[in-house]
Amino acid sequence: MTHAVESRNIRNLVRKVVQESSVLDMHTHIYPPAFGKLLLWGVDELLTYHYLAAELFRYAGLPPEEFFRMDKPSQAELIWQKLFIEHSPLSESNRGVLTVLHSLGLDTGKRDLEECRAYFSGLKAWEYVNRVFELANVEAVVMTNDPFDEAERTVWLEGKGHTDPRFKTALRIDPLLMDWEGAARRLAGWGYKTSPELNEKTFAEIRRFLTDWIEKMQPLYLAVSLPPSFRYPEPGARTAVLENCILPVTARAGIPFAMMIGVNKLINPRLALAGDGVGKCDMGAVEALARNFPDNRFLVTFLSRENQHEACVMTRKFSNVMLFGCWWFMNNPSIIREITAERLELLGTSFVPQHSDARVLDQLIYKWSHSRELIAGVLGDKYEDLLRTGWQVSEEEVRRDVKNLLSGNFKRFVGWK
Ligand code: FIX
Ligand code: ZN
Repeated sequence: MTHAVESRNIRNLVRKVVQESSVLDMHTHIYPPAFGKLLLWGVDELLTYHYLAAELFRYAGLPPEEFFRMDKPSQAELIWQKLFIEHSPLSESNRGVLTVLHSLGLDTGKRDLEECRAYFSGLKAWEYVNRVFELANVEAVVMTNDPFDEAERTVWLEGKGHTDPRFKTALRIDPLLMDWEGAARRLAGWGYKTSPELNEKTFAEIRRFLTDWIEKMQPLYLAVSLPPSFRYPEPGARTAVLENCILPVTARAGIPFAMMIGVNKLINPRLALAGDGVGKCDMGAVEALARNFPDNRFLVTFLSRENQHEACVMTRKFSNVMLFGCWWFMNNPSIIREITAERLELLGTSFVPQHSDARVLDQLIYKWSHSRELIAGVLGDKYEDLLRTGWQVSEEEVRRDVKNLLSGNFKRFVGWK
Protein backbone atom coordinates (compact mmCIF):
# COMPACT_ATOMS: atom_id res chain seq x y z
CA MET A 1 0.00 0.00 0.00
CA THR A 2 1.52 3.27 -1.11
CA HIS A 3 1.00 6.09 1.37
CA ALA A 4 -1.65 4.55 3.63
CA VAL A 5 -3.65 7.29 5.36
CA GLU A 6 -3.22 7.40 9.14
CA SER A 7 -6.46 6.90 11.07
CA ARG A 8 -5.97 10.23 12.86
CA ASN A 9 -5.85 11.99 9.45
CA ILE A 10 -8.64 10.20 7.61
CA ARG A 11 -11.46 12.56 8.62
CA ASN A 12 -9.65 15.69 7.54
CA LEU A 13 -8.60 14.04 4.29
CA VAL A 14 -12.17 12.96 3.50
CA ARG A 15 -13.48 16.45 4.23
CA LYS A 16 -10.80 17.98 1.98
CA VAL A 17 -11.40 15.52 -0.87
CA VAL A 18 -15.17 15.97 -0.75
CA GLN A 19 -14.73 19.74 -0.91
CA GLU A 20 -12.26 19.50 -3.81
CA SER A 21 -14.19 16.93 -5.86
CA SER A 22 -16.56 18.46 -8.40
CA VAL A 23 -20.20 17.40 -8.49
CA LEU A 24 -22.43 16.30 -11.36
CA ASP A 25 -25.79 17.50 -10.05
CA MET A 26 -28.14 14.98 -11.65
CA HIS A 27 -31.52 16.57 -10.91
CA THR A 28 -32.27 20.30 -10.85
CA HIS A 29 -34.83 22.83 -12.08
CA ILE A 30 -32.30 25.41 -13.21
CA TYR A 31 -31.59 26.59 -16.75
CA PRO A 32 -29.00 28.59 -18.72
CA PRO A 33 -29.82 32.26 -19.50
CA ALA A 34 -31.02 31.27 -23.01
CA PHE A 35 -34.13 29.76 -21.33
CA GLY A 36 -35.24 33.27 -20.32
CA LYS A 37 -37.65 33.48 -17.39
CA LEU A 38 -37.17 29.79 -16.63
CA LEU A 39 -33.81 30.76 -15.05
CA LEU A 40 -34.50 32.07 -11.52
CA TRP A 41 -31.68 33.77 -9.55
CA GLY A 42 -31.00 36.45 -6.93
CA VAL A 43 -32.02 37.08 -3.32
CA ASP A 44 -35.73 37.74 -3.95
CA GLU A 45 -36.06 34.41 -5.81
CA LEU A 46 -34.15 32.68 -2.98
CA LEU A 47 -36.51 34.13 -0.37
CA THR A 48 -39.71 33.30 -2.27
CA TYR A 49 -38.67 29.66 -3.02
CA HIS A 50 -41.71 27.50 -2.30
CA TYR A 51 -40.01 25.87 0.68
CA LEU A 52 -39.95 29.26 2.46
CA ALA A 53 -43.41 30.27 1.29
CA ALA A 54 -44.87 27.19 3.01
CA GLU A 55 -43.07 28.15 6.23
CA LEU A 56 -44.26 31.77 6.01
CA PHE A 57 -47.91 30.76 6.26
CA ARG A 58 -47.16 29.16 9.63
CA TYR A 59 -46.21 32.54 11.10
CA ALA A 60 -48.09 35.14 9.07
CA GLY A 61 -51.87 35.03 9.50
CA LEU A 62 -52.14 35.72 5.81
CA PRO A 63 -54.43 33.96 3.31
CA PRO A 64 -52.14 32.31 0.72
CA GLU A 65 -54.20 33.90 -2.07
CA GLU A 66 -53.30 37.35 -0.71
CA PHE A 67 -49.60 36.44 -0.61
CA PHE A 68 -49.58 35.13 -4.16
CA ARG A 69 -51.22 38.37 -5.36
CA MET A 70 -48.29 40.36 -3.95
CA ASP A 71 -45.38 41.24 -6.27
CA LYS A 72 -42.13 39.29 -5.83
CA PRO A 73 -40.19 42.02 -3.89
CA SER A 74 -43.09 42.41 -1.44
CA GLN A 75 -43.31 38.63 -0.99
CA ALA A 76 -39.55 38.53 -0.35
CA GLU A 77 -39.72 41.38 2.20
CA LEU A 78 -42.57 39.70 4.09
CA ILE A 79 -40.70 36.38 4.19
CA TRP A 80 -37.51 38.14 5.32
CA GLN A 81 -39.41 39.91 8.11
CA LYS A 82 -41.35 36.88 9.35
CA LEU A 83 -38.84 34.02 8.91
CA PHE A 84 -35.56 35.86 9.49
CA ILE A 85 -36.24 38.92 11.66
CA GLU A 86 -39.25 38.00 13.84
CA HIS A 87 -38.09 34.37 14.21
CA SER A 88 -34.57 32.90 14.03
CA PRO A 89 -33.99 31.35 10.57
CA LEU A 90 -33.27 27.88 11.94
CA SER A 91 -35.01 25.81 9.26
CA GLU A 92 -32.85 24.25 6.50
CA SER A 93 -34.40 26.37 3.75
CA ASN A 94 -33.89 29.56 5.78
CA ARG A 95 -30.29 28.68 6.67
CA GLY A 96 -29.70 27.91 2.98
CA VAL A 97 -30.47 31.49 1.97
CA LEU A 98 -27.95 32.77 4.50
CA THR A 99 -25.30 30.24 3.41
CA VAL A 100 -25.63 31.59 -0.15
CA LEU A 101 -25.37 35.24 0.92
CA HIS A 102 -22.44 34.50 3.26
CA SER A 103 -20.64 32.50 0.53
CA LEU A 104 -20.99 35.50 -1.79
CA GLY A 105 -19.15 37.61 0.81
CA LEU A 106 -22.21 39.51 2.04
CA ASP A 107 -22.46 40.42 5.74
CA THR A 108 -25.62 38.60 6.83
CA GLY A 109 -25.01 39.86 10.40
CA LYS A 110 -26.18 43.28 9.23
CA ARG A 111 -29.55 41.74 8.29
CA ASP A 112 -29.76 44.32 5.50
CA LEU A 113 -31.91 42.96 2.65
CA GLU A 114 -31.40 46.09 0.54
CA GLU A 115 -27.61 45.64 0.72
CA CYS A 116 -28.03 42.04 -0.42
CA ARG A 117 -30.26 43.17 -3.29
CA ALA A 118 -27.63 45.72 -4.33
CA TYR A 119 -25.09 42.90 -4.81
CA PHE A 120 -27.29 41.34 -7.48
CA SER A 121 -28.46 44.51 -9.20
CA GLY A 122 -25.31 44.95 -11.29
CA LEU A 123 -24.83 41.27 -12.20
CA LYS A 124 -25.43 39.68 -15.62
CA ALA A 125 -27.08 36.25 -15.57
CA TRP A 126 -24.20 34.49 -17.40
CA GLU A 127 -21.65 36.08 -14.99
CA TYR A 128 -23.61 34.82 -12.05
CA VAL A 129 -23.97 31.33 -13.54
CA ASN A 130 -20.16 31.14 -13.71
CA ARG A 131 -19.79 32.46 -10.14
CA VAL A 132 -22.30 30.01 -8.70
CA PHE A 133 -20.90 26.96 -10.52
CA GLU A 134 -17.41 27.92 -9.30
CA LEU A 135 -18.47 28.50 -5.68
CA ALA A 136 -20.53 25.29 -5.59
CA ASN A 137 -17.77 23.32 -7.41
CA VAL A 138 -20.39 21.88 -9.76
CA GLU A 139 -19.11 20.67 -13.13
CA ALA A 140 -22.56 20.24 -14.70
CA VAL A 141 -26.22 20.01 -13.80
CA VAL A 142 -29.10 18.05 -15.30
CA MET A 143 -32.14 20.20 -16.00
CA THR A 144 -35.81 19.18 -15.85
CA ASN A 145 -36.98 19.62 -19.43
CA ASP A 146 -40.75 19.34 -19.77
CA PRO A 147 -42.10 19.49 -23.37
CA PHE A 148 -45.59 19.92 -21.89
CA ASP A 149 -44.49 23.29 -20.44
CA GLU A 150 -45.13 25.99 -23.07
CA ALA A 151 -42.14 28.14 -22.06
CA GLU A 152 -39.83 25.13 -22.32
CA ARG A 153 -41.36 23.92 -25.61
CA THR A 154 -40.77 27.32 -27.16
CA VAL A 155 -37.08 27.29 -26.25
CA TRP A 156 -36.57 23.92 -27.94
CA LEU A 157 -38.71 24.70 -30.99
CA GLU A 158 -36.60 27.85 -31.45
CA GLY A 159 -33.45 25.72 -31.28
CA LYS A 160 -32.10 27.38 -28.12
CA GLY A 161 -32.06 24.27 -25.92
CA HIS A 162 -28.36 23.43 -26.20
CA THR A 163 -26.50 26.65 -25.42
CA ASP A 164 -24.35 25.75 -22.42
CA PRO A 165 -22.61 22.35 -22.09
CA ARG A 166 -22.82 22.62 -18.31
CA PHE A 167 -26.62 22.20 -18.53
CA LYS A 168 -27.51 18.63 -19.50
CA THR A 169 -31.04 17.52 -20.31
CA ALA A 170 -33.61 15.17 -18.80
CA LEU A 171 -36.90 14.59 -20.62
CA ARG A 172 -39.73 14.97 -18.08
CA ILE A 173 -43.01 13.30 -19.05
CA ASP A 174 -45.35 13.42 -16.00
CA PRO A 175 -48.62 14.08 -17.96
CA LEU A 176 -48.15 10.82 -19.93
CA LEU A 177 -48.40 8.83 -16.70
CA MET A 178 -50.36 11.20 -14.47
CA ASP A 179 -52.99 12.60 -16.83
CA TRP A 180 -53.20 10.42 -19.91
CA GLU A 181 -56.49 11.93 -21.20
CA GLY A 182 -55.06 15.46 -21.04
CA ALA A 183 -51.76 14.32 -22.52
CA ALA A 184 -53.55 12.56 -25.40
CA ARG A 185 -55.30 15.83 -26.27
CA ARG A 186 -52.01 17.79 -26.12
CA LEU A 187 -50.20 15.25 -28.32
CA ALA A 188 -53.10 15.26 -30.82
CA GLY A 189 -52.81 19.06 -30.92
CA TRP A 190 -49.14 18.69 -31.81
CA GLY A 191 -49.95 16.37 -34.71
CA TYR A 192 -49.58 12.95 -33.05
CA LYS A 193 -52.48 10.64 -33.92
CA THR A 194 -53.27 9.81 -30.30
CA SER A 195 -56.69 9.25 -28.81
CA PRO A 196 -57.62 8.61 -25.16
CA GLU A 197 -58.25 5.04 -26.29
CA LEU A 198 -54.99 3.15 -25.62
CA ASN A 199 -54.56 0.95 -28.68
CA GLU A 200 -51.50 0.03 -30.72
CA LYS A 201 -51.93 3.07 -32.98
CA THR A 202 -51.88 5.39 -29.97
CA PHE A 203 -48.95 3.52 -28.44
CA ALA A 204 -46.98 3.94 -31.67
CA GLU A 205 -47.71 7.68 -31.68
CA ILE A 206 -46.65 8.07 -28.04
CA ARG A 207 -43.41 6.27 -28.90
CA ARG A 208 -42.97 8.67 -31.84
CA PHE A 209 -43.52 11.65 -29.52
CA LEU A 210 -40.90 10.33 -27.08
CA THR A 211 -38.43 9.53 -29.85
CA ASP A 212 -38.90 12.99 -31.39
CA TRP A 213 -38.09 14.70 -28.07
CA ILE A 214 -35.21 12.38 -27.28
CA GLU A 215 -33.76 13.34 -30.65
CA LYS A 216 -34.36 17.05 -29.99
CA MET A 217 -33.18 17.17 -26.34
CA GLN A 218 -30.59 14.34 -26.23
CA PRO A 219 -31.61 13.67 -22.59
CA LEU A 220 -29.43 11.70 -20.18
CA TYR A 221 -32.61 10.08 -18.86
CA LEU A 222 -36.41 10.20 -19.02
CA ALA A 223 -38.09 11.21 -15.74
CA VAL A 224 -41.41 11.19 -13.94
CA SER A 225 -42.70 12.10 -10.48
CA LEU A 226 -45.17 9.49 -9.17
CA PRO A 227 -47.57 9.46 -6.17
CA PRO A 228 -47.37 7.03 -3.22
CA SER A 229 -50.38 5.27 -4.79
CA PHE A 230 -48.26 4.21 -7.79
CA ARG A 231 -48.62 0.47 -8.33
CA TYR A 232 -47.20 -1.81 -10.99
CA PRO A 233 -48.80 -3.60 -12.62
CA GLU A 234 -52.20 -1.99 -12.25
CA PRO A 235 -55.23 -1.72 -14.55
CA GLY A 236 -55.42 1.47 -16.62
CA ALA A 237 -53.35 3.89 -18.66
CA ARG A 238 -50.24 4.17 -16.48
CA THR A 239 -49.14 0.54 -16.78
CA ALA A 240 -50.12 0.46 -20.48
CA VAL A 241 -48.05 3.56 -21.34
CA LEU A 242 -45.12 2.31 -19.26
CA GLU A 243 -45.05 -1.15 -20.87
CA ASN A 244 -45.85 -0.14 -24.45
CA CYS A 245 -44.11 3.19 -24.75
CA ILE A 246 -41.74 4.44 -22.06
CA LEU A 247 -39.83 1.25 -21.31
CA PRO A 248 -39.33 0.08 -24.91
CA VAL A 249 -38.30 3.60 -26.03
CA THR A 250 -35.79 4.14 -23.19
CA ALA A 251 -34.35 0.64 -23.64
CA ARG A 252 -33.89 1.27 -27.37
CA ALA A 253 -32.44 4.76 -26.74
CA GLY A 254 -30.10 3.28 -24.11
CA ILE A 255 -31.12 5.78 -21.41
CA PRO A 256 -32.47 5.15 -17.89
CA PHE A 257 -35.99 5.89 -16.71
CA ALA A 258 -36.00 7.98 -13.53
CA MET A 259 -38.88 7.47 -11.10
CA MET A 260 -39.25 9.96 -8.27
CA ILE A 261 -41.93 8.43 -6.06
CA GLY A 262 -43.92 9.66 -3.08
CA VAL A 263 -45.46 13.06 -3.87
CA ASN A 264 -49.06 13.65 -2.93
CA LYS A 265 -49.66 16.62 -5.24
CA LEU A 266 -51.42 19.68 -3.77
CA ILE A 267 -52.59 18.29 -0.43
CA ASN A 268 -53.22 21.97 0.20
CA PRO A 269 -53.97 23.45 -3.25
CA ARG A 270 -54.08 26.98 -1.80
CA LEU A 271 -50.26 26.82 -1.42
CA ALA A 272 -49.66 26.10 -5.15
CA LEU A 273 -46.10 24.76 -5.68
CA ALA A 274 -45.68 24.78 -1.89
CA GLY A 275 -48.79 22.63 -1.43
CA ASP A 276 -47.42 19.14 -2.14
CA GLY A 277 -47.25 16.46 0.53
CA VAL A 278 -45.52 13.11 1.02
CA GLY A 279 -46.57 9.47 1.35
CA LYS A 280 -44.88 6.06 1.63
CA CYS A 281 -44.92 4.19 -1.66
CA ASP A 282 -45.18 0.49 -2.54
CA MET A 283 -41.61 -0.75 -3.15
CA GLY A 284 -43.10 -3.84 -4.80
CA ALA A 285 -43.96 -1.73 -7.85
CA VAL A 286 -40.30 -0.78 -8.34
CA GLU A 287 -39.13 -4.34 -7.67
CA ALA A 288 -41.56 -5.67 -10.32
CA LEU A 289 -40.37 -3.15 -12.91
CA ALA A 290 -36.68 -3.86 -12.22
CA ARG A 291 -37.36 -7.63 -12.34
CA ASN A 292 -39.60 -7.66 -15.42
CA PHE A 293 -37.48 -5.23 -17.45
CA PRO A 294 -33.85 -6.33 -16.87
CA ASP A 295 -32.73 -4.52 -20.05
CA ASN A 296 -34.01 -1.19 -18.71
CA ARG A 297 -32.11 0.92 -16.23
CA PHE A 298 -33.96 2.80 -13.48
CA LEU A 299 -32.87 5.83 -11.49
CA VAL A 300 -35.00 5.94 -8.35
CA THR A 301 -35.53 8.25 -5.41
CA PHE A 302 -38.22 8.22 -2.74
CA LEU A 303 -39.76 11.14 -0.92
CA SER A 304 -40.75 9.34 2.27
CA ARG A 305 -38.19 8.62 5.02
CA GLU A 306 -40.17 5.42 5.66
CA ASN A 307 -39.22 4.08 2.21
CA GLN A 308 -35.47 4.54 2.58
CA HIS A 309 -34.38 1.29 4.21
CA GLU A 310 -36.43 -0.91 1.87
CA ALA A 311 -35.13 1.17 -1.05
CA CYS A 312 -31.57 0.19 -0.08
CA VAL A 313 -32.56 -3.49 0.20
CA MET A 314 -34.35 -3.37 -3.17
CA THR A 315 -31.34 -1.68 -4.79
CA ARG A 316 -29.08 -4.50 -3.51
CA LYS A 317 -31.15 -6.95 -5.53
CA PHE A 318 -31.16 -5.15 -8.88
CA SER A 319 -28.01 -3.88 -10.61
CA ASN A 320 -30.24 -2.11 -13.16
CA VAL A 321 -31.40 0.22 -10.38
CA MET A 322 -29.47 3.29 -9.17
CA LEU A 323 -30.72 4.89 -5.96
CA PHE A 324 -30.16 8.64 -5.84
CA GLY A 325 -30.48 11.76 -3.74
CA CYS A 326 -32.05 13.03 -0.55
CA TRP A 327 -35.10 14.42 -2.30
CA TRP A 328 -37.04 17.52 -1.14
CA PHE A 329 -38.46 16.73 2.34
CA MET A 330 -35.53 14.32 2.74
CA ASN A 331 -32.98 17.07 2.12
CA ASN A 332 -32.44 17.93 5.78
CA PRO A 333 -29.28 17.30 7.83
CA SER A 334 -30.87 14.87 10.31
CA ILE A 335 -32.19 12.68 7.46
CA ILE A 336 -29.21 13.06 5.09
CA ARG A 337 -26.90 11.78 7.84
CA GLU A 338 -29.20 8.84 8.60
CA ILE A 339 -29.82 7.64 5.04
CA THR A 340 -26.27 8.24 3.79
CA ALA A 341 -24.99 5.99 6.59
CA GLU A 342 -27.70 3.40 5.79
CA ARG A 343 -26.78 3.50 2.09
CA LEU A 344 -23.02 3.13 2.69
CA GLU A 345 -23.71 0.24 5.06
CA LEU A 346 -25.99 -1.56 2.58
CA LEU A 347 -24.68 -0.43 -0.82
CA GLY A 348 -21.01 0.49 -0.28
CA THR A 349 -20.26 3.30 -2.72
CA SER A 350 -22.69 2.07 -5.43
CA PHE A 351 -25.28 4.87 -5.23
CA VAL A 352 -25.67 8.60 -5.90
CA PRO A 353 -25.81 10.26 -2.46
CA GLN A 354 -27.26 13.59 -3.46
CA HIS A 355 -28.78 15.91 -6.03
CA SER A 356 -29.73 19.52 -5.32
CA ASP A 357 -33.19 19.86 -6.89
CA ALA A 358 -32.19 23.53 -7.10
CA ARG A 359 -35.00 25.64 -8.53
CA VAL A 360 -33.12 28.93 -8.04
CA LEU A 361 -29.58 29.03 -9.48
CA ASP A 362 -28.03 30.37 -6.24
CA GLN A 363 -29.28 27.31 -4.33
CA LEU A 364 -26.49 25.23 -5.86
CA ILE A 365 -24.19 27.01 -3.39
CA TYR A 366 -26.04 26.09 -0.21
CA LYS A 367 -27.43 22.72 -1.25
CA TRP A 368 -23.93 21.48 -2.07
CA SER A 369 -22.16 23.25 0.81
CA HIS A 370 -24.53 21.68 3.34
CA SER A 371 -24.55 18.27 1.63
CA ARG A 372 -20.75 18.05 1.22
CA GLU A 373 -20.31 18.68 4.95
CA LEU A 374 -22.83 15.97 5.84
CA ILE A 375 -21.63 13.39 3.31
CA ALA A 376 -18.00 13.96 4.37
CA GLY A 377 -18.95 13.47 8.01
CA VAL A 378 -20.66 10.13 7.42
CA LEU A 379 -17.94 8.97 5.02
CA GLY A 380 -15.34 9.86 7.63
CA ASP A 381 -17.14 7.64 10.16
CA LYS A 382 -17.13 4.74 7.72
CA TYR A 383 -13.46 5.08 6.78
CA GLU A 384 -12.56 5.26 10.51
CA ASP A 385 -14.54 2.06 11.09
CA LEU A 386 -12.71 0.49 8.14
CA LEU A 387 -9.22 1.45 9.35
CA ARG A 388 -9.98 -0.06 12.77
CA THR A 389 -10.00 -3.49 11.05
CA GLY A 390 -6.35 -3.02 10.06
CA TRP A 391 -7.36 -2.31 6.45
CA GLN A 392 -5.45 0.58 4.87
CA VAL A 393 -6.56 3.13 2.28
CA SER A 394 -4.54 5.59 0.22
CA GLU A 395 -5.48 9.16 -0.62
CA GLU A 396 -5.92 8.04 -4.24
CA GLU A 397 -8.49 5.44 -3.16
CA VAL A 398 -10.41 8.01 -1.11
CA ARG A 399 -10.40 10.34 -4.15
CA ARG A 400 -11.61 7.46 -6.36
CA ASP A 401 -14.48 6.61 -3.98
CA VAL A 402 -15.57 10.24 -3.59
CA LYS A 403 -15.43 10.86 -7.36
CA ASN A 404 -17.65 7.82 -7.90
CA LEU A 405 -20.18 9.09 -5.37
CA LEU A 406 -20.28 12.70 -6.58
CA SER A 407 -20.20 12.11 -10.34
CA GLY A 408 -18.78 8.78 -11.58
CA ASN A 409 -21.62 6.44 -10.57
CA PHE A 410 -24.21 8.62 -12.32
CA LYS A 411 -22.05 9.11 -15.43
CA ARG A 412 -21.49 5.39 -15.85
CA PHE A 413 -25.16 4.59 -15.23
CA VAL A 414 -26.37 6.97 -17.93
CA GLY A 415 -23.60 6.07 -20.40
CA TRP A 416 -22.03 9.54 -20.19
CA LYS A 417 -19.99 10.43 -23.27
O1 FIX B 1 -41.02 16.68 -9.17
C1 FIX B 1 -39.95 17.26 -8.90
O2 FIX B 1 -38.98 17.35 -9.69
C2 FIX B 1 -39.83 17.94 -7.53
O3 FIX B 1 -38.47 17.99 -7.16
C3 FIX B 1 -40.40 19.34 -7.62
O4 FIX B 1 -41.73 19.26 -8.12
C4 FIX B 1 -40.44 20.04 -6.27
O5 FIX B 1 -41.19 21.22 -6.37
C5 FIX B 1 -39.06 20.44 -5.83
O6 FIX B 1 -38.44 21.27 -6.46
C6 FIX B 1 -38.53 19.83 -4.67
O7 FIX B 1 -37.38 20.10 -4.27
ZN1 ZN C 1 -37.26 18.17 -8.75
